[in-house]
Amino acid sequence: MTAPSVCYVRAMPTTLYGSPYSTFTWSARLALAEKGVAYDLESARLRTPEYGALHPYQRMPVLVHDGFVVYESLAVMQYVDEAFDGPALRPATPAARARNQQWASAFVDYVAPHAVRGVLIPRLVLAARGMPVDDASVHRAAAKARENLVPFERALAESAFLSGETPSFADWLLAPCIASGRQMTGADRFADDLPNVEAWLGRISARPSFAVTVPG
Ligand SMILES: N[C@@H](CCC(=O)N[C@@H](CS)C(=O)NCC(=O)O)C(=O)O
Repeated sequence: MTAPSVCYVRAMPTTLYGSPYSTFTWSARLALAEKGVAYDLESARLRTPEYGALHPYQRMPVLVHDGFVVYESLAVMQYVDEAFDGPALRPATPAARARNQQWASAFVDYVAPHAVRGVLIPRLVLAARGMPVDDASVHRAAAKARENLVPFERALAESAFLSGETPSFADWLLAPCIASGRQMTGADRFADDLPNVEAWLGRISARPSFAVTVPG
């Protein structure tokens, strides 16, 4: 007996390409969850021509919505906020929006290169693939990441989240990096002794969006 042929009709026109273990994918997923958007999470097939057609720099995540393709996690989150119904993810005032953009940019330029590319990727991705990891360079990256988190620590003494009393894009960018950093040990622990960051992560991780996106 031959199996019946099945025609799969995609019910959801929204697809996020990435990996649940990628911090930037996690950020986009936090925004999607906060907004209440249903989507498919598809594995990003990095370094294939098909994926290159979606993301010419071969990184994740990429969001595809009704045929519209957008990459760079901050752009993805901003698009999600504006293209879908649901609670506003963006702060209300010009000053708070600028502050949020400031912290998002500071994270991308001053923290992520050290924390994500310098520590988390070598420790969590390269090591799992059996690739060599230079411990001294990871320790240096962790120290630099920690140094560059100090302004975030100071800011979080002033408000519950980075641009006020509700979380926004900068918080969704930073949270997966800090949460993943807690898996590190010894000199790789770049977010230790930052009590305001620790308390802020407690507030973020108490939200339902965190529970449904935290890598299993
Ligand atoms: N600026 C990018 C960074 C994305 C990024 O670096 N993603 C990592 C995963 S967390 C990645 O795709 N790494 C794969 C690689 O470097 O080959 C964004 O905000 O989306």
